[in-house]
Amino acid sequence: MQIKDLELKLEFFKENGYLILEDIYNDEECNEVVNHAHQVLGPSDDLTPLMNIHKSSEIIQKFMSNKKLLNFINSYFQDTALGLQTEFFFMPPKTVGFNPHQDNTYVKASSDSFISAWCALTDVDKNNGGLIIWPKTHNEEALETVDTGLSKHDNQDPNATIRKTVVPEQYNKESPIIKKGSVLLIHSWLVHASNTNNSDNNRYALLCTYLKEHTDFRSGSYAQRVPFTLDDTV
Ligand SMILES: O=C(O)CCC(=O)C(=O)O
Repeated sequence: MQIKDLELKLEFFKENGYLILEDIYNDEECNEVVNHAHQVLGPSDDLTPLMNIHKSSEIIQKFMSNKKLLNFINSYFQDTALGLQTEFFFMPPKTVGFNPHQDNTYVKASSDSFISAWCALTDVDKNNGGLIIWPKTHNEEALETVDTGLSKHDNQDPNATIRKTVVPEQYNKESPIIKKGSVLLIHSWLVHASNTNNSDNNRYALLCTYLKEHTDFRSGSYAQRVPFTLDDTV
């Protein structure tokens, strides 16, 4: 990325709370992650997302260390980024989406020291479970959350449906089209959600989160986050 281009992207991200980085991964890299996740899953028909698949996988750690992605994140942090958490989504047809939430509700890092990179491993749009974002809601920082009274849905993360963030009504939602291999960067406080997958195919995605070195955070009993160093020289 040229310096001017990087500066414009950082400016857009800070203003809007999100950014799409196009063509970060090629088809082969995306397919390798999907095939690897199916191998880890084995014959099970429970397609609940795999939490922290990187802990046992060099393929995922290498994927997270992508030079273009890390260059942006290190520049945003103005420091070294550590890997923090990964979650692989199979999202088969009819899987309900995630409720509106802010990732930092769970992680509790300081505002500009934590970022999520949602990596599309198939082409996504609002019909097949693509993400929903509320641009600029990161400026609100922590918003109120409420219980929904719902329980865990099939093939979905247990936290996806049980609570939701209340979005102030002045914000409008968008459902960006994201191509396989592109990455949606999400500010720690940006409210986001996902659509139900109404297509006939799985909607594969890998969520990767990053923490600025020496930053406090909450490890969490379900996510069990442990920061780890990334090697962008491979
Ligand atoms: O991939 C999805 O459906 C939602 C993922 C997400 O928003 C999250 O894990 O924070």
